Amino acid sequence: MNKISLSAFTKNYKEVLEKELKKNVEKLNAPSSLKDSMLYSLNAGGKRIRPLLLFATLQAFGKDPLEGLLPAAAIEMIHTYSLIHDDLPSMDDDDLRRGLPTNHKVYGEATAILAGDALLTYSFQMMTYMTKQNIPSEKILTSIGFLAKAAGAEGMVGGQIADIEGESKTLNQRDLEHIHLHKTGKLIEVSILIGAILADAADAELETLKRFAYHLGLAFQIRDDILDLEGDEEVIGKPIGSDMDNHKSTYPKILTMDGAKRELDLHIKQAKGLLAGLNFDRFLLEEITDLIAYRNN
Ligand code: GRG
Repeated sequence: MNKISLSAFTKNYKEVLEKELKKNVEKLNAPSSLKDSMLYSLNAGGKRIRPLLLFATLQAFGKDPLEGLLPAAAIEMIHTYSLIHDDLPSMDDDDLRRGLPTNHKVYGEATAILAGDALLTYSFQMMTYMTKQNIPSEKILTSIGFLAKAAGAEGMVGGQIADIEGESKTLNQRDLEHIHLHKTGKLIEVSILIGAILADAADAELETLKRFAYHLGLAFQIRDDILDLEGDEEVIGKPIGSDMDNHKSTYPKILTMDGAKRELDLHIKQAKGLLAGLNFDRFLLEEITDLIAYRNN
């Protein structure tokens, strides 16, 4: 079988996903201010890493990636809500996201909160639309349960509060891993797991993919920390790696910049080793792993 390149795969499925997101928000019978605010952040140039992981997992098992279109859109909605809320004055108080004004800067705080709430709830409504695709109810229910757990108190929301509480403390590497495995890792993990569930993966394969997601989630965050530090230092004109006095605990701060890069390489090696142990077409998942590890934004 001819291999599709990651760039062709990304272009194709990003486009389909973006149309699906737009179509589903536009059809909502809701105030246009709310829909505009939801669409603003959904269309603001995200990399769509989580949907791509879900699609690539289906592809790896020889299935049509589009079988995962609804959960991929649902997960991107949850990710988008988390970014809108994370940028609010009561959280990170950011004016810019992806180079554009944050949602609350454009639509006001109340609308931004409500747009986030609407995206979160709509994502679960989208999951129920899977019943129209002849997907067995048991798989849909399992996926919904996994998604709720990954997004909520035991997952992303729990990770976010641990992160906020950790800001006033000196954290060690284990604390940092706990935060990021929840705040960022759980949504990455569930993207892969839902793809695998839809593809009828065996329990042992799900377990291996969970371990893969563990390394990928940590790699994602380590790269994020490295990029943040490099970005800050380019702006303030200091040599890369010298400015570590920001209050927030990060991998470069705990491990040094070189140590963080070594840790990143280690997670990537382990992630790829796990993929190699699975009897499926790992090419795209490997490529996305590299993209996550060595991305520039
Ligand atoms: C507010 C409940 C709640 C949770 C927020 C995920 C999160 C928790 C906050 C985001 C803050 C942040 C910058 C976390 C670091 C990792 C991360 C999720 C980066 C953004 O994800 P990308 O790179 O974003 O996939 P794009 O812009 O490509 O969609």
